Amino acid sequence: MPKKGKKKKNQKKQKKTAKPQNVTEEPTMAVEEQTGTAVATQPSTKQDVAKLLMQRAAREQNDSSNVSNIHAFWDQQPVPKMDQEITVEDIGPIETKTVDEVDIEPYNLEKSFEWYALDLTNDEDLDDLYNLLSKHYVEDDDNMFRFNYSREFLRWALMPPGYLRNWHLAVRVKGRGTLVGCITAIPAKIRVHDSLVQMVEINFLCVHKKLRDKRLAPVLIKEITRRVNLEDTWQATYTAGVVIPKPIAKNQYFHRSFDPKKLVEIGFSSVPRNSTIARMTRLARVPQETTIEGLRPMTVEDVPEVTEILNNYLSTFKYAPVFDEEEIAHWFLPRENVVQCFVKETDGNVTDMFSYYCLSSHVINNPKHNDLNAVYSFYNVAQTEEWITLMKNALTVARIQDNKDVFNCLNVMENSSFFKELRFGPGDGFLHYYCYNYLCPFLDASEVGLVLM
Ligand code: MYA
Repeated sequence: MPKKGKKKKNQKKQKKTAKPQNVTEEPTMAVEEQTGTAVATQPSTKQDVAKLLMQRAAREQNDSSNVSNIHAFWDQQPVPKMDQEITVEDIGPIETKTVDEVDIEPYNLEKSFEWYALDLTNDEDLDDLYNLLSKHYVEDDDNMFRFNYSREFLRWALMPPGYLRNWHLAVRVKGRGTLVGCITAIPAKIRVHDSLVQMVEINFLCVHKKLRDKRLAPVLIKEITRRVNLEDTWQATYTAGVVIPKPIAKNQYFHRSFDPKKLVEIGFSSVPRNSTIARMTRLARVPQETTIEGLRPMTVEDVPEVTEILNNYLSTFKYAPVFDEEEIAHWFLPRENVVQCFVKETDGNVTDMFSYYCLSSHVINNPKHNDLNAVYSFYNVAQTEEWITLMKNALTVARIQDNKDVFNCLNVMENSSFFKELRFGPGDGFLHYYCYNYLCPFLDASEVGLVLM
């Protein structure tokens, strides 16, 4: 798919500059210097201030590469150094602790803020989270698109089996109650090469635009770490566009356009010199109907077989989740405009599957369009069908049934095998995978078997 200039297509990348936004309730208080266990990351001494200034200068110099080697916070965390070489012999925890070593008191916040564990069964709390993310979460580098995770999506993403309310962590203004920051953890079993590790997946780290660059993010990360550690869990996995110490993989998004005219109008794509909108539209067409015999939406009866074929497939990758049946039911049973999963059944057996999740983005300041309606490839298994055939059917369902504008797909697992034939084009940003407090050798993009939202 043609790309416009340097534009990045809604990957999890932290934006560099913020345009003024329409914020109805504006928090005005800065975050106070931390005390106690948080002190290490705060500029409380002259050396710390100097370090932060050096860090800022290094960032400015490295602005184009988005990489800095000085990290006042991350340099204190159990993660590998940027220049650390890691081999298979090193695989394992970086530091080992016990629950009784974990501080039972939350980290301090400036006095006008308080910690709050969101109750996502409660519509008001869900609204608060939705509103924070919808105005302040991930934007592309040019501030043209911002993820718009729907309320139903947030419930699905954050309330899997074993979720804890205590891990849906927010910072809010005392009294007024406006949410100004959040971070979430959900439980997950991840296999790193041959080791099965009970971890959490960290997501939705977000700080209100008016409170950026005040070191609130490190406090959010430390507080979620404390809460996760209190449950005797010591490892985490997460993805981000930014480079921090130290990625375990660098992956890339590919995009399959369904509606080139709209994508050009919103600045997501451009018309290549040798093409026209009419030609792009013709090339973007997908078959009106699915072609695979026995293909149908997944139902609850399919849970045991989907668990088996998916876990078998994932066992061939070096960094992948392991799902039990309850988790498969949660993550894959179709939910309208949240997650879609089709299986192929032959002679009573499920042999193949495809799935995607539905995630729109706000189109910022466009006179004609408000939303970019995207789906993201989730987990797919091709045992009896060719990858190209399976995923061509996925494109049909996403476009014809679900009426989406674009199908996005990371180059994880075997996904690269169908990009060219099915007219996926590369995006120009990268998504980095991370593992907290666990050494894992750097992986090729196709060795990753994990998809986070
Ligand atoms: S990725 C999505 C991240 N969210 C966004 O991009 C939304 C828009 N941006 C924002 O809301 C803010 O810019 C954020 C930073 C909140 C990102 N991951 O407070 P600060 C480090 C990790 O002054 P702010 C996702 O959700 C940065 O390097 N660290 O900055 C996964 C610097 O540290 P150092 C990040 O801009 C999150 C420090 O923060 C990220 O106001 C995984 C600056 O803090 C980032 N994406 O706020 C979190 N961005 O000086 C880690 C910046 O050292 C989880 N920073 O370089 C770790 C595991 C925890 C659990 C462990 C359990 C065992």
